Amino acid sequence: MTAQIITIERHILEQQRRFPAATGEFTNLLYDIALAAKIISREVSKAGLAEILGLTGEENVQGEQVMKLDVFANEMFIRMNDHTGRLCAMASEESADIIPIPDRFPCGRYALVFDPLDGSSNVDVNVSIGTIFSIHRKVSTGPRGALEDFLQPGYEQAAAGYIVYGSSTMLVYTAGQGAHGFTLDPSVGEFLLSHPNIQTPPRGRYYSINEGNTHYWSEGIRRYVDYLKTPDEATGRPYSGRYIGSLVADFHRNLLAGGIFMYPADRQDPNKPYGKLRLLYEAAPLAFIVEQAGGRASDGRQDIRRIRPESLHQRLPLFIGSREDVNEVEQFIREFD
Ligand code: FDP
Repeated sequence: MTAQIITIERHILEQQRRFPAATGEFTNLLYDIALAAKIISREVSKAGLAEILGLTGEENVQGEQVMKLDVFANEMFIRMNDHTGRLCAMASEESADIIPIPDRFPCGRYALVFDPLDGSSNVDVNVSIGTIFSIHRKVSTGPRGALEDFLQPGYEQAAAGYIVYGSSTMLVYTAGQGAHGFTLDPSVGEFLLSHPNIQTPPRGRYYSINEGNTHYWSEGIRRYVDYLKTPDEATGRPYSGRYIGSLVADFHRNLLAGGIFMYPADRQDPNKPYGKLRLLYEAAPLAFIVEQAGGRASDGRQDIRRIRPESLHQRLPLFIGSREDVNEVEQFIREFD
């Protein structure tokens, strides 16, 4: 009973105090995101009741329209952030173009990127899902935000984080001073610091990949996954396989327990030759977190955070997790692909 109880608000404020020039704008933006996360968490926890209270996307017993959860989460992020004067624009995984701040509201110094409900195909089966966010500084010179503010490489991110709606709801964020995890206490509605300064093991024991796609993998990936299954005491092989199919949940598990998540390029499908996951909404923010925790993120050839996006919804292969594991998969790709 001696551990300090630190709310996310206090933690963010204490980080801000380290920068005497900070205006508090960025701190408040993180508060807004945490509040949106609490509201989305409340809705996610009711998802199993949808059939009783009215199927999502249809009418409930009161004849009211019940919004689909991903639409709800998307709207919540927009409504929470469009009027605060902290943002110049937003980009959502759910929208084809950037979301401008309405003219009646002031324009701020930051650009917010978010994937409101990642892994949403898991909602109906009560499996963990997540939200991912990333914050960039405005770099465009016009009076409002522009596409340019979003097409910045991952190393320019001011902050990034995710929320995992699991057996409890957790928010993990970094503003470049370590990755910190908070668990939501739903009874008081506060995110409490539960995982300060997360460090991921240098080598993991777990690998996460959709093995149903084996047939489509390159030679390098096939050999690497086979290598992970081959017993070897020195490197702790064989690794155990864990694949939830919900990026935030798979990533979070490996971050804490050690391991590698992979979504390689799918060579057989001409619609997604560069992999399934998206650079801005998924790969870059998680790359910032994993690096702060001592891990790595790569597209198989280079660090994710060095890649300059060419478009908002650009997709790419992703290898992310414990440092030695990501180094190893890169070696296999270099040698065999
Ligand atoms: P989903 O299609 O359920 O939205 O990026 C989306 C994502 O989930 C990730 O969360 C997840 O890791 C991946 O796709 C799962 O893809 P596969 O079903 O192809 O394995």
